[in-house]
Amino acid sequence: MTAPIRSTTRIVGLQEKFDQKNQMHTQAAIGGLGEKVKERWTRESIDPFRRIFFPETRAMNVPMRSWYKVADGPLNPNKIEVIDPKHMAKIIKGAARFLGADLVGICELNQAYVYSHTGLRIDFAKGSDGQEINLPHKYAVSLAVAMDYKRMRYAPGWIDNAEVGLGYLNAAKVAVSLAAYIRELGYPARAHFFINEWAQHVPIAEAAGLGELGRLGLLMSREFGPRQRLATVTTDLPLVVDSPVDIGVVKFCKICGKCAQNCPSQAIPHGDKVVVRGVEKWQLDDEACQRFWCSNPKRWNDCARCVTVCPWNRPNVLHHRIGVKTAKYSHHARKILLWLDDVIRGKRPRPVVKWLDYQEGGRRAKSVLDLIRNQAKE
Ligand code: B12
Ligand code: SF4
Ligand code: SF4
Repeated sequence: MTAPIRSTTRIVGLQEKFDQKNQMHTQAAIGGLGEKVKERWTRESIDPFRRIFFPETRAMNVPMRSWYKVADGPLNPNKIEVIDPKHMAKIIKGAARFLGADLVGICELNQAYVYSHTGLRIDFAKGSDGQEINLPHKYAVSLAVAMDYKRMRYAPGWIDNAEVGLGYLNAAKVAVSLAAYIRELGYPARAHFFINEWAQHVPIAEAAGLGELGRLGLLMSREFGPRQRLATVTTDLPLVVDSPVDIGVVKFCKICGKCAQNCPSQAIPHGDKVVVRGVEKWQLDDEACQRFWCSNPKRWNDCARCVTVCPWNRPNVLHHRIGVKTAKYSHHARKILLWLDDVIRGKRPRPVVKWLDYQEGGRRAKSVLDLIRNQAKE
C-alpha cells in the first residue's frame, strides 16, 4: 500500500479498504437512506433505456446482465511465455483500443482499492453479499470509454441517463473481451465493470496515468475531462506499468469550482481538500448526491451535471487540446481558460437538447415517457 510516485493526490496516512456495501447505490437500495429513497431507487424506471442498461427488472432485456458469467473464466493451457513485459504492455494496450477503449493505462494493483467485502445491490439480491474479496492479481489495466459530449450536455435528464447507460455497456464490453483475450494467452484475468466490480476504478485509473482526481471526485483526463466511464481488468500477465500524471487538473480545480457552484445538491466542496482514509482530496458528500438522484423519478434516474459543466469537458478538438495543455504550465492561462468558458458556455450552462423524441432543458421533460404516462391515464 505505497503512495504512487508523482501523484497529484497525496497519500498521507494508512489507506484502509472500503466495504462495498457502504457505497451509496447499495445503501439507497437496502434502506440505509430511508424507505422513500429505497422505494424510488428500486422501483422500475419509467424510461425504457434505463430499463435495458440497468439490471433492475427483466433480466432478459439487459445485455450486460449476462456478462458476469464471462467476467472470469477458463485459461488456455498453452500459456505463452512473456519475454518482454514492455512489449506485452504495448500489445495489451493495442488490444484494448481495438476492442473499443478510448484510453488505457496499466498499474500495479494496490490492494487498498480492492473492496474488503462484496456488497453490490445485485449481491444482496443474489444473497452473495458480505463475502470477503480475495483478488490476488498483481496488475490492473484501466480502461476508459468516452461518453458523447452532446448527449451529456443536459444533465440531469433522460438523454444523459441513456448515454451513461450506454457508456457502462461499452466499458463492460471492452473489459470482458480484454480479460478473455488475456486468459487465451494463458494468464488469469478478471473483468471489473458495473454490476460486477471488486475494485474502485478511479484511484486505479489515476495510478495508471489516465488523468488526475478533480475537485468533483472523478478521474479527469486530458482528452475528455471527467466525461468517461471506467472499467478495470486485473491480471497476472507480466506487464510494464505506467505512472501517475500531472496534466494540470488539480492546479485548475483550485481556481475553478464550477462543478461545486452548479451541483444541485451542493455535494461538491467549495473549499480545500481534506484527509479521508489516508488520502488528501476534495471529498464529495455522496449521500447528498445519491438523494438528489432519487428526488424526481419522473425526470431523471441519475445526475451528471458536474461532468457536464466542467470546463475540461469539451469535444476533443485542437483548440481545447491547446487550452488544457497550456493550463498545466501557467496560472494566467488557467484564468483565461476559465473566463473563456464562462463567456462562451455561461457560468451555469443549461442548453436545450433534443434527441430521438426526448426534449430536455425546457420547462419540463417531453418525450416517449409522456406517451407512456398518457397511455397509463387512458
Ligand atoms: C458508489 C458510486 C457513486 C456514488 C458515490 C460516489 C463516491 N464518490 O463514492 C454516487 C451516487 C454519489 C455516484 C455519483 C456519480 N458517479 Co459514481 N460510482 C460509484 C461507484 C459504483 C463506487 C465508488 C465507491 O466505491 N465509493 C466509495 C468510496 C471509495 O468513495 P470515496 O472515499 O469518496 O472515494 C472516491 C474518490 O475520492 C476516489 N478515491 C478514493 N480513494 C482514492 C485514492 C486516490 C489516490 C485517488 C486518486 C482517488 C481516490 O474514488 C472514489 C470514487 O470512485 C464507482 C464505480 C467503482 N467501482 O469505482 C462509480 C464511479 C466512480 N461513478 C462515476 C460517475 C461518472 C458518476 C456520476 C457522474 C454519475 C453519472 N451519471 O455518470 C456521479 C458523479 C458524482 C461525483 N461528483 O463524484 C464513474 C467515474 C468516471 C470518472 N471519470 O472518474 C465511476 C467510476 C463509474 C464508472 N464505471 O465509470 N457514484
Ligand atoms: S468544474 Fe472546475 S473545479 Fe470542478 S472538476 Fe472541473 S475543473 Fe475542477
Ligand atoms: S452528479 Fe449531480 S448531484 Fe451528484 S455531485 Fe454531480 S452535480 Fe452534484
